[in-house]
Order: sequence, then C-alpha cells, then structure tokens
Amino acid sequence: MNKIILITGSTSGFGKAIAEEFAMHGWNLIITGRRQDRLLSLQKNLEEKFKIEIKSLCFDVTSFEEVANSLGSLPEEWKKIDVLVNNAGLALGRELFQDGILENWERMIDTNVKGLIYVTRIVSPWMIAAKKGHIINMGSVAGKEAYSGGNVYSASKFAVDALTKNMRVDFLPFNIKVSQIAPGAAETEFSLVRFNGDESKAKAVYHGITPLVAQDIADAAWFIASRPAHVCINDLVITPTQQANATAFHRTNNI
Ligand code: NDP
Ligand code: 8X3
Repeated sequence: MNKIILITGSTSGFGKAIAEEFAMHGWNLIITGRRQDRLLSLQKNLEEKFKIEIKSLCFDVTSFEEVANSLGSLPEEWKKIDVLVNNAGLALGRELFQDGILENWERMIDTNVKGLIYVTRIVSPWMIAAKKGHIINMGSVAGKEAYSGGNVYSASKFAVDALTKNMRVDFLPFNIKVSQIAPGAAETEFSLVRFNGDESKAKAVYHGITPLVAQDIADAAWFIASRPAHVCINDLVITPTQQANATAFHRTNNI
C-alpha cells in the first residue's frame, strides 16, 4: 500500500496544497475539514488525476468527540499513518488585548491548540504501535515573536511551538519525528477569515509585498517528509523575502 498522510484543514490554503503535493508523489491521503463539499470535490479531483486512494473525514477539530469518532471510524489499514500534518487553524481579529473578543480568543485556543492536541492524542498511539511516524505541526512567525494585536493568536502558536518541542521528547523512543513549519505572511483564506470576510482588510496585509503562497508551504512539507529516515527537520521558519520577522516588512512594489 502507498504511504498515508493525514492532513487537518485540507479544504483550503496550506492543507489543500499539501494534499495536492503528496498526491502528486503517489501517497494516499486522509483529508479533513468542516466543509464537506470541498472535501468531496478535492477527493474526486485528486483520485482521478493521480490514481491514489483518499478518505475524506468531515469533522470539527474543536470537538474531541468528533475527532475520536471520525478518526476511529478509519479501517485498520488506514490507521497506519506515516505523516500527520496538524494544519487546521485560524486567527480571528487583530484587536489590542484590552479590546479583545472573548469568543474569538476561545475559538482560536480551541482550534489551534486543543484541536491539535485532540488529533495527536488519537493518532500518536497508532504511530507508537507501528514504531514509526512523522508529525508536522503548523506554527507561525506569530509563535516566535509578539506583534501588535497578535496576543491570543500568537499565544496559541507559541503553544504549538512548545508542543512540537515536547512531543519530540516524549516520542523520542518510538522512532517518531516531530517537525514544525513556521510561516510568515502567506496569501490564503487566512486573512479573510481573520477579518470576517472583509476583503480590503485582508488585502492590506499583503500590500506592497509578494507574500508566500500555499505551494511554498507544501514544498516545505514535502522536503521535511522526504528526508532520509535518520534526519528530522525540527523547525522551518519561512517568510517572504520582503518580511524579516513577525513585524518587519519592506513594503515597496511587489517583487
Ligand atoms: P485557510 O483559512 O486557507 O485554511 C484553514 C484550514 O483550517 C481550512 O481547511 C479549514 O477548514 C481548517 N479549519 C479551521 N478551523 C477548523 C476546525 N474547527 N475544524 C477543522 N478544520 C478547521 O488558512 P491557511 O491555509 O493559511 O492556514 C493553515 C494553518 O497555517 C493555520 O494553522 C494558520 O494559523 C497557519 N498559518 C497561516 C499563515 C498565513 O499567513 N496564511 C502563516 C502562518 C501560519 P474548514 O473551514 O473546512 O473546517
Ligand atoms: C500568520 C502570520 O504574522 O499574520 O500566522 O500572524 S501572522
């Protein structure tokens, strides 16, 4: 059987591009997200194009019950997951802390931190039993440094950074690699979600720069997953050339 990759948040952005990249390399996919129509159309496209097998699982990572039931429903041979990409996540709002909206904060923590924990809690024992596996967590430059209005989103990505380091220690005896990708500004649906569908606010994030695109992150995921067995990439921080860290942008004409 082909190798198997499970990608959370495969309906858009990085997750979708990672699904396409691994499909192109002949892997079987488990694609997940809340938007069933998108999952089904991605499944159909990639199965036809690359002659691979795909399971699509529609669930919300914030519900442990949904995560456990959905992943638990996989046939045994599909539980032999080679790579798990914990990618599902979001930012909501960019208010200063004192103006922060509690409901947004809770959703970010529930999705970016608890969702990642729930999925990994289910999948990691399968990897331990198989004595192999690779977990790739989607962090952010926001998980490396603070920026104005980043507060709780940033904290959730600092948590991803910490969990990545801690998982690598706990899974050390079991031949499980744990890696993180920490991207800077990438034009996906991320900013539209963050600014509640406001296109002009979303566009302003990338004004005057050439941002990363989802394929840049898919390239990185493939690089990380295709290293030899004895090599574990711990952390890859990737920014546009016109971004030096979470706050420093050189906004001129796009390059
Ligand atoms: P998108 O908004 O394009 O994609 C987000 C994905 O996450 C979607 O597939 C969405 O699926 C899924 N998702 C969100 N909430 C849930 C949920 N509760 N349950 C299940 N799936 C969920 O954004 P990106 O591709 O840019 O973001 C992917 C990851 O990368 C996130 O963790 C983000 O924080 C991180 N990141 C993004 C950067 C950027 O600039 N774009 C930079 C650094 C990190 P659905 O809505 O169908 O559930
Ligand atoms: C997304 C990058 O800088 O917009 O994680 O927070 S940033």
